[in-house]
Amino acid sequence: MKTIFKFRTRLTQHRAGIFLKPLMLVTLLLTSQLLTSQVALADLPLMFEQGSINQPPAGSMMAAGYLKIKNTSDTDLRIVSARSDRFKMVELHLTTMEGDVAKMRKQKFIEVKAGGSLELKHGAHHLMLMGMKKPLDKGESILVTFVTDAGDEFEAELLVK
Ligand SMILES: [Cu+2]
Repeated sequence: MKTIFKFRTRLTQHRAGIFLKPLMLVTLLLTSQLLTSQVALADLPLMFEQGSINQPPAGSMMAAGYLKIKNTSDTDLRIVSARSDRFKMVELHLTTMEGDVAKMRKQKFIEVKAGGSLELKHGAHHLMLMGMKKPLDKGESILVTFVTDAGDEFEAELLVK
């Protein structure tokens, strides 16, 4: 069976001095096993799928990151920041059209509605990864940590394309 894509989600919680760091490794297959994986992950409020980064052209230190974020909880969740060891800075951006001109702006947060999903994609919300510390290789996975307004952290894996 061919693996189409992989992702890893990590939830870090700080609760009353207890430091929990459960790590879940999930391989999604483009088959009926998809359903099984989702059931297994039902406890995690945020799930990530199809994470990707376009390899920046030579000389560029900046890249856009895309992925689908699912909120399986019954409350709206806000992601207020993101970071990656491979970049000096990661910003949450939104591209909008102003007349014929596409403009992107830094967002203070991105919200994923309870039970809903948000797709970060070209021409919409996306991650702006800036200050690349070393070149990205095609096929390499880059870890990005998302932080919610509650201070919870989630790790997503973005594949370099
Ligand atoms: Cu941008």
